[in-house]
Amino acid sequence: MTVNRSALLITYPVKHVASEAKSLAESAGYSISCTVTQKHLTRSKFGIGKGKADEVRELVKSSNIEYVIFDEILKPTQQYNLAKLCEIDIIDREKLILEIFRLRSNTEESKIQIKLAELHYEAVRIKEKVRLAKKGEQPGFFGLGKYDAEVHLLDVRRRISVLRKKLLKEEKRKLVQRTGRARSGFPTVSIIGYTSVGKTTLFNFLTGESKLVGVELFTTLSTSSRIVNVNGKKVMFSDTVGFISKLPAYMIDAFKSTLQELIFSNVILLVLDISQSFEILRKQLASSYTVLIHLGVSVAKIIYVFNKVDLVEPDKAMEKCQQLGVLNEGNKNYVMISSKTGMNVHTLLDVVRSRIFVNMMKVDTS
Ligand SMILES: Nc1nc2c(ncn2[C@@H]2O[C@H](COP(=O)(O)OP(=O)(O)OP(=O)(O)O)[C@@H](O)[C@H]2O)c(=O)[nH]1
Ligand SMILES: [Mg+2]
Repeated sequence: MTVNRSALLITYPVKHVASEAKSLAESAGYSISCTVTQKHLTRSKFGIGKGKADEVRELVKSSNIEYVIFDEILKPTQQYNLAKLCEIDIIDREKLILEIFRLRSNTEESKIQIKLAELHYEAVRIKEKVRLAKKGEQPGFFGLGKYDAEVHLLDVRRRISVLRKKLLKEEKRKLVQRTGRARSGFPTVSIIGYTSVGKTTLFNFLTGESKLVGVELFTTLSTSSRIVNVNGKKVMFSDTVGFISKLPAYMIDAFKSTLQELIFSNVILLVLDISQSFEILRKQLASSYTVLIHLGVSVAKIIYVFNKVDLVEPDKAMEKCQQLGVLNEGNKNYVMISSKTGMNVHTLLDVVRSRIFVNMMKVDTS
């Protein structure tokens, strides 16, 4: 990774939110030298209030901070206003996630996906420039005039359409692969969940693989699949890209060819990190649901996997699970495991096996 760039972080005065923002920034190669918090980050002009914005400007002026990281998705005008006031680049949450994805992308497909998301981000900003220029304002984005901006926008749109076609081809190729797999009769199980909950650690444990795991966010960007023998039955397991809160819908779309795997899965293992507070668990769950609903995946296929149980008292863990209100004791839909120590992973496989069997019976009789 490149040398850390010094940044000031603007985030909410909530411990777990601020700590996630810091992890995100660090994953993108920034080092946070100063944090400013405010209750509302969605104010119309600067995201933060004018007083806070002036405070940030002074902090930036009196230090060697190179960037301001803003832990919210900003509208182009808010981003521009704050950048102009503080005379510094503003990296909003959306841009930050894009930067991490770009750093991590290592397959042809994920590179196209990131490029597509970046172009989308750029197009929104050029559109805003054109809109303001038409109103007679000169916001000065990219230092371009109105005509240049319109030409630039056309070029970006053309590139988006070329990349979309490429991705579509990739989706078709995967569909053929999947159809082949379906014909070969392997049931499929997708491991999904918030970033850093331990999906790859579980995948490695199940498959004997040694895919990269890490404390940094978004270690995995592309899907890996392997066949595992589950009590005498061959099952295909897939590890997937992690989710995060406030992920714009177009980013989910950009990753559709990667995530499509889970639309066709027989079972979804939704992994949650039980060592986190209830607030965080709820956030992890909500973000996962958002993606599943966006992709049109049935929630009935979920088995909840509460991971990292080695870090929690069993009673506390159970209490948190129950509070979430998703457990079904009759048709057991959850397991508490440790992917690190392997604790209860065999129970998880039993639940997976019986679930696949039940699901297949349903398909057979429908
Ligand atoms: N103590 C403990 N740590 C775990 C467990 N499972 C995973 N971890 C740790 O959690 C961190 C994240 O693990 P990963 O497997 O990379 O998580 P992931 O969900 O694949 O993350 P992304 O690919 O970034 O979305 C690593 O530091 C793992 O060692 C577990 O059961 N117990
Ligand atoms: Mg991973």
